[in-house]
Amino acid sequence: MPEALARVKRELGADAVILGTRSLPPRAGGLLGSGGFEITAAPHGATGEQRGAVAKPADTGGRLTPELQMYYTRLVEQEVADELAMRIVRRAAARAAAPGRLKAALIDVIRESVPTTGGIGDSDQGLRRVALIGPPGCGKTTTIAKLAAQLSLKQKRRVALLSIDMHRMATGEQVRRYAELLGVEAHVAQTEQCVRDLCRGLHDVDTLLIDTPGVGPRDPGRLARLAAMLRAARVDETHLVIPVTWDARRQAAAAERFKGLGVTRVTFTGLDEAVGLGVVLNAIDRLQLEVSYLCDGQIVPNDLREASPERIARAICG
Ligand SMILES: Nc1nc2c(ncn2[C@@H]2O[C@H](COP(=O)(O)OP(=O)(O)OP(=O)(O)O)[C@@H](O)[C@H]2O)c(=O)[nH]1
Ligand SMILES: [Mg+2]
Repeated sequence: MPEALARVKRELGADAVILGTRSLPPRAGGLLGSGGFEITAAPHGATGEQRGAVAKPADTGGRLTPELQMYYTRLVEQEVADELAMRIVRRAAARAAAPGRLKAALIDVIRESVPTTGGIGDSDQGLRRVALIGPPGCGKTTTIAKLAAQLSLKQKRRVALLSIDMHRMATGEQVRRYAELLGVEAHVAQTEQCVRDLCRGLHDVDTLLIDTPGVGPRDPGRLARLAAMLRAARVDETHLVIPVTWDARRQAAAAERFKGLGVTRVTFTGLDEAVGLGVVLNAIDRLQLEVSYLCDGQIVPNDLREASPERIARAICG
């Protein structure tokens, strides 16, 4: 539309009068929603007859070359949202030095649009304290168990689990069971003082994974209590856990709810239920957070991996 208005001004003068606008239907065979805009305009001071003239429809860039259309379709099939897919292919087209370079440019653009943090930071500076937070049922405890297993088995880190159980709801039981299976120590803390004492007493541990109770949208009191507990734990990394299967509004509401708790990165769960990795791009585009891990199933410890922009880009582009 801005492009069309600029053209009206160019052709009819800066003080042209806009008489009407409408979106044009898609072109036959086109993949896009709109073929352009029609603007009815007249020069300033035009007679009624002159005002009957219609400015030519402006091409707002709706047309794609067959190659771009092919990639746009691929992205949409991989669940990239229409508007984001369009932005990505246009950026790739602008960047591709030659026609045959389009796929490489597309991979570059997608890779750059996936900011990642890598896995949990190392513990050179002492105990690394990592908390997972999020809405009820988003996959925090399962992800903690996967992390504990991978860090202790593959990286040989000395891991302990801490379950924050502010309301004595026995949420620590699940954590204890996982800890037993994995052969790592587990603790439950119900007060801030308890958290402080526990952290002070962890001498043979380099990584503390903190499981937290889910907090729903109508529980500001619980959110404030959780924030106080995490402050007491002096957390180094706070991962917000979000299922990719949730709709955009629910994801955004969760991110908004927890943003005051010092979220430093996001972990996505439920990728096994998604058709394509495009859901990750959509969520990042909305939430504007760096990604740490992707989880694609319920199996501990296998269904978790560090988010890799390269792998995501290649999987989406095919
Ligand atoms: N399909 C799928 N299911 C998952 C994934 N991660 C976790 N789940 C399942 O989601 C359900 C809830 O997982 P939990 O780990 O208990 O979730 P939580 O966030 O700790 O829940 P609360 O502590 O009640 O807030 C369980 O049935 C998990 O097996 C995943 O990546 N894919
Ligand atoms: Mg849990």
